[in-house]
Amino acid sequence: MATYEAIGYFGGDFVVEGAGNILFVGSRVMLDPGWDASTDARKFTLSDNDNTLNGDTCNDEVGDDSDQSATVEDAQGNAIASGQAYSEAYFTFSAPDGTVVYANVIEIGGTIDGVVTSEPIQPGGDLQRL
Ligand SMILES: [Ca+2]
Ligand SMILES: [Ca+2]
Ligand SMILES: [Ca+2]
Repeated sequence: MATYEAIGYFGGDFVVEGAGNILFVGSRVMLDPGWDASTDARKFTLSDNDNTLNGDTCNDEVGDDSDQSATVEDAQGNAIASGQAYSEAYFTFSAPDGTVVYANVIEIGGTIDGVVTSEPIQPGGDLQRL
C-alpha cells in the first residue's frame, strides 16, 4: 500500500466570483486572500494499492475502491475524519501563471472533507475553471 500526503483546502475557503457556489466552465474562483497554511490547511494522508484516485460512480457515497482510504487533519493536527475515501467531484483550473491545476473534492462516507489539488494554491490568485 502506498501512502502519500497532500495539502488540502476546506471548500468554504474558496470564493466564487459573482457569489454563488456553482462552478461553471469559465467560472473564476480564488482561495480566500486571508488563507494561511499554518492555521487553515487540511492535511490529507491517502493510502491506496493503486495510483488512481477512484470516485463513487458505482458505490455512491461509499466509494468504488474499498482499500482507498484517507485520514484528514486540521492544521493543528486534530483529526477531522478517516475511512474509505473517494473523489466526489473533479475540476480542472488554469492558474494565473498558466499552470493547469487538478482539484479533487474528497469525501468519506458522504461527507465532504476538503479539496486536494495537484499544485499549491496561492491565496487571492484567480483560478479559472477549464
Ligand atoms: Ca485500491
Ligand atoms: Ca484507487
Ligand atoms: Ca457521490
